[in-house]
Amino acid sequence: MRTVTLEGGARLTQADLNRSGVLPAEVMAAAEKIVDDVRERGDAAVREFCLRFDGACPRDFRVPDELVAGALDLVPPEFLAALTRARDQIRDFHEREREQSWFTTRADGTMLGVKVTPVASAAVYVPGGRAQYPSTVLMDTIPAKVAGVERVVMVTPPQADGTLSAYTLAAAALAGVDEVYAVGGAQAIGAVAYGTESIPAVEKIVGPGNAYVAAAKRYVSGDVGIDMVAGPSEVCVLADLAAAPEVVAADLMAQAEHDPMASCYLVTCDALIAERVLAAIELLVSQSPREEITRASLDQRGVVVVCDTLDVAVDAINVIAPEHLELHCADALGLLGRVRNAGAIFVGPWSSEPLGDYVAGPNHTLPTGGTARWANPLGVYDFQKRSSVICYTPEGLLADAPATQTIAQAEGLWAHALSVGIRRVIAEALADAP
Ligand code: HSO
Ligand code: ZN
Repeated sequence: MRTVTLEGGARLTQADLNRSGVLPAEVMAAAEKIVDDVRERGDAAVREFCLRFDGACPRDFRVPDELVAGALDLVPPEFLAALTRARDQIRDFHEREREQSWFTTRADGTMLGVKVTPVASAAVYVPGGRAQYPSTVLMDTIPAKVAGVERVVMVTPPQADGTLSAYTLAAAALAGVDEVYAVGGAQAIGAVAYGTESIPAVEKIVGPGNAYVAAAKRYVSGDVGIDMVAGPSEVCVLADLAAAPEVVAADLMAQAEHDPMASCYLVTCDALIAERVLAAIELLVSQSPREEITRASLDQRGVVVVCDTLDVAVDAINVIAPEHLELHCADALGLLGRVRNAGAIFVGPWSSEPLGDYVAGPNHTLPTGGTARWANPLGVYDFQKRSSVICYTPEGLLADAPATQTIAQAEGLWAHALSVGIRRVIAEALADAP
């Protein structure tokens, strides 16, 4: 890990972080070409890209419902029990996020409000290939189902033999996915954005994926809704002398093992802590079956930020705006109010980030790359749309017509003024009638 020392009032800057940032132009161009081709030629193009990139292509992209449900009998019972616990806790948490329609009535009887409606259909993208992410199946599907989305379609790359793993399928069955398609990559995004002969178009596409998937999502957004353009995973740990070095080491490695491009940040006011954590990592990492990925991430992207005061440390966290933040320090809860930017905040020594990845309940699809400055975790609200509702009475019209006519006149929009003026005449006649 690289060390940045902030002294004498210096602040952390984005330049200190060496983040990958925007999607490379060649990745964008490649993804756009794939999407355009799928839009034009449908299934035939999807099939070609599937063979080229995944090395295998199922005869039918749609996985039969019996196979999805049947996977529940194929996975070990303890996995099923764990996944069921996760499913229930994720659902409980997300139930609280559901937004309700609301209406208010003015004294003149005019009713105003917001009508909340779920999007009709959504696609959840689940990364696949070498890794399996049944947890992501739950995290992406449950908020859609809680929102009331009727048709939830899952797309995920097939394994080398063209099938999907029983773990992924069991998660789809538990989460209540309506249709499963064994297709991944930018071609899957093109397919669910525009529809092919065998894959339906949807209103909204969510879920994490590799750079090509992210690029394809960015390209189709506007024609179809997307949640966010996700980048590699990140964690930032704020640690003081109260933190156990092995625990902090394990937490940094838990993020690093995702991806050589994953970013780990350790923010501390004490250089000694950084030393101890780095020593603990050295001790532990050689025992990991994912040593190579873990080391690559920590060596190339890991940053230790040594600050001279807690204020500088909190500011550094807000500049990093990490996907995951862990507060391993005295009065962690007291610091919560000062954290402005983080996708998920893990407070205190017991709040291991992997608890949040799997079972705690909050969503693990989170804003990355500093986008936590303005973006949200994936949530039920991503699958709900709002429509404003406006319902006037004659009294309300008479009260608001003059202001409307005045503004319409100032904008030079004659028929706008007429539209309320004509009603005004009728309402006045009504009011005068015996
Ligand atoms: N930490 C990842 C989510 C995940 N971890 C899935 C394990 N499986 C991004 O939040
Ligand atoms: Zn994780």
